[in-house]
Amino acid sequence: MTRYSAAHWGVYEVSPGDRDAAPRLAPLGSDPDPNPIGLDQLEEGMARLRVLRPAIRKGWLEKRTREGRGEEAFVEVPWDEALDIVAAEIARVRRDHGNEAIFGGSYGWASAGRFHHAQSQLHRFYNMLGGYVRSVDSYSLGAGRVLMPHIAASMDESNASHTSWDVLEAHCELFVSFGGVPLKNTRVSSSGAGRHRARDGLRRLREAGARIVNIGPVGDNLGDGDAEEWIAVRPNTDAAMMLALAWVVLHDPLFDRSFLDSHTVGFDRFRAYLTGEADGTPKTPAWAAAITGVPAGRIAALGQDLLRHRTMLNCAWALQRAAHGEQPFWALVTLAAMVGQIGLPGGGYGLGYGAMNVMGSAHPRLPGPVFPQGTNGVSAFIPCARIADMLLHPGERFTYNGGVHRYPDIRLVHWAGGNPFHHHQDLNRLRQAWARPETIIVQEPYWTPVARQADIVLPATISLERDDIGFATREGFFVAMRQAVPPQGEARDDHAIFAALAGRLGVEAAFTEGLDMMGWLRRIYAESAGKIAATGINLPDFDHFWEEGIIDLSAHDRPHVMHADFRRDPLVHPLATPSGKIEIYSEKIAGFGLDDCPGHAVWREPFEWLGHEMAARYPLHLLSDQPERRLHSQLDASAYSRAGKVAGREPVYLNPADAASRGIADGDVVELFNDRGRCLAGTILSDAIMPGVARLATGAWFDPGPELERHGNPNVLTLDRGASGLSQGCVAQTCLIEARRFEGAPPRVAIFDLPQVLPRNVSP
Ligand SMILES: Nc1nc2c(c(=O)[nH]1)N[C@H]1C(S)=C(S)[C@@H](COP(=O)(O)OP(=O)(O)OC[C@H]3O[C@@H](n4cnc5c(=O)[nH]c(N)nc54)[C@H](O)[C@@H]3O)O[C@H]1N2
Ligand SMILES: Nc1nc2c(c(=O)[nH]1)N[C@H]1C(S)=C(S)[C@@H](COP(=O)(O)OP(=O)(O)OC[C@H]3O[C@@H](n4cnc5c(=O)[nH]c(N)nc54)[C@H](O)[C@@H]3O)O[C@H]1N2
Ligand SMILES: [Mo]
Repeated sequence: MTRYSAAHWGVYEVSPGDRDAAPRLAPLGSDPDPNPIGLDQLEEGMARLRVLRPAIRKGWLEKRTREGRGEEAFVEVPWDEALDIVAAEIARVRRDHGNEAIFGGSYGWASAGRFHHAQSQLHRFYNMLGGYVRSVDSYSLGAGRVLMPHIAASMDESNASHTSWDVLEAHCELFVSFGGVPLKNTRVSSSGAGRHRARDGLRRLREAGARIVNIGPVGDNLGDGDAEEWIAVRPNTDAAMMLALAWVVLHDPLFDRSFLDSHTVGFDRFRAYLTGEADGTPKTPAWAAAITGVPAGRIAALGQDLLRHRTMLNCAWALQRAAHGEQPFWALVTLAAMVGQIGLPGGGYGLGYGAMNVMGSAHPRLPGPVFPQGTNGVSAFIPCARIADMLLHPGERFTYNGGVHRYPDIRLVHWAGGNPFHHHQDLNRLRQAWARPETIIVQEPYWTPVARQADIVLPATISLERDDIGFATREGFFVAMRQAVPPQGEARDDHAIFAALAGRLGVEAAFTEGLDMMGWLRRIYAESAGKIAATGINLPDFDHFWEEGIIDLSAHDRPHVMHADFRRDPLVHPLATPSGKIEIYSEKIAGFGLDDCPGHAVWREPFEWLGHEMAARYPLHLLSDQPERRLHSQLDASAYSRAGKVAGREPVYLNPADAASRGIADGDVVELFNDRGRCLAGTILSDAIMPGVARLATGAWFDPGPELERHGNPNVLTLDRGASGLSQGCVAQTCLIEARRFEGAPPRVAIFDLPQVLPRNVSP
């Protein structure tokens, strides 16, 4: 009988391997566009990098020193002893400094599966002990998550309610996307992708006759070449382009205020800015041309098409992962409101059709199983991308969403299910910050860069080694994720690790509620099934589900139009904004008094961009986008990820003209650098990258050499600064660099070598 497993990158059919071989993973038979990521995760290339036993850095074990973190050897310690040591350290920090000294934000994707979600386990554990310093928002949507509830709808609401592809196919005539719809990104969905739908969705949209326009620095990131037009725009200048399109719409004889009057607030305040009445600068196509590099005639022509068709305006999340990242989202919603088609089939706006598989799904939206986290007794928090600031500047103030807060003084960091030495910006700065806490504990299946930067590493299982339930919003499945292989080495489930720690700290009963793992799976399944029954959909009982292996919910699919109810009757179906309407001007945000995020969409110069004086020294704008062949840093050592490397390093895409003027050829090892850091990468020349732009995906395992990073991790170059005083979101896409050919023999990439791990009682 077929068994199944769910991962962020898709659902697998699991069949036994021959004799001693590992089980074989195949994509779900009904997946129209299977994703190759992760099919080789049980193979030797990944298996050899597993953490086999608890390991403690030598200097910490012997003398409790911070020095040597990230450099010294580890010593293997039996589980009981490691758990005793960790419990005693948590008790010490709580006693001497309070729970406010423990950072348990633990940002990261971990793995799919509703119960063994590493962060949920960690958060519940610390909540039972009185709490921990948490982190809010995400690296994905730092600016968007804070902005959007003020002006239209929360990002969770928005992600789960995008107009479905079938409706776009039937009604959309003009699909304009800032940042494209990169199919590589739609291969994944948080908590588990189901059938991969975007490739088909775009193809059918094109075949139905829609005109598809890609706006941005990268020309080949819209479907399989489904875009008919590519408008190359300088990175981080989209808000100016959107404002100029709004200016054209405003002056179009077809412009009609009725939707603005009935469904939005504050248009006149914005209009005064748009026309220049407020600041003397009309936001005309000519004005935007100087900023964006797009000819004024081209902006004007596109602007005139918007009112003459059923138009969907879409924007990639990458645009808000930048300085003043709120502005492209706000300007896009404003422009769509002026076009007046929000809530109509095939029209309106989209925030991230290319960001994840879930966008555009017609599967039902249902309340899935949830492992309860309890309540956090500590109020201190940080916006997630402010971690280095927090560690470097305890006690300092920061603003966030209208409030003023202080960074707590952290002594203990405990991470499970994330890799800050992948995800954070300016990794050289993070290393300085990371040296400050007294103790760092990491739970990880693999010897990842963050595991190597820990004092105590506890080996965690991977999904295929445990039982779990797979479910993700609008992905159309419940998956019985039955254990396929025994745990490698002495790895334990995160839940088992926290239950054992809870026992040593006197909160085991509170943490487990007397349930074992299967008891929890039954309970969270039953709770979810109960809520779903209220929607009229009846799920089988747990035993039946567990035996069947998969529940396919696609019989309940429905075409969906975002904001349709709101359009029909904004009084009966108001938005959750202060006015119940779309806020083109937000009194609330204006009231925060922030110049870097005033009360309506504006153009503000990014901290670094091609129009900045810094571009004289660093003339390339670096885009560090999502990697095609893995999820972030996960599975970087897999055969599939490694097959995408150039000269053993992450590829950097350069325009041939930029390469020629620097004497760089296809396949060359290049050095990318700025004042923050240096890294090596392997060159791919491409006409689909506009001149002045370099593209190096994230997630190559951080491999710091004595001189430079050797593997191609862009976060040694990126800027660690908040997007604005409103959101403090990550600004990874705001980064200038220079490139040169690397002369001589490039240093070997060493991060896939195992770190030095000594057996107990053996000196090095
Ligand atoms: N420059 C730049 N940087 C970026 C971005 C960018 O666009 N540009 N994008 C940002 C974005 S959007 C994001 S979301 C972040 C992603 O950053 P992360 O989510 O931190 O990246 P991952 O590599 O997915 O890290 C997940 C880790 O969890 C581990 N893991 C998997 N399963 C388990 C488990 O069951 N238990 C435990 N304990 N661990 C497990 C994996 O081995 C892996 O090391 O990166 C951000 N960083
Ligand atoms: N295979 C795979 N898929 C993933 C992930 C992964 O790691 N691997 N990560 C997932 C996660 S966590 C997230 S948050 C989403 C992120 O989804 P996004 O943020 O949308 O993804 P990115 O690849 O960073 O960027 C999308 C496109 O935006 C373009 N772009 C960048 N800067 C600009 C700009 O200033 N202007 C314009 N017009 N375009 C710009 C880039 O060229 C890129 O092609 O992806 C998800 N999908
Ligand atoms: Mo993300």
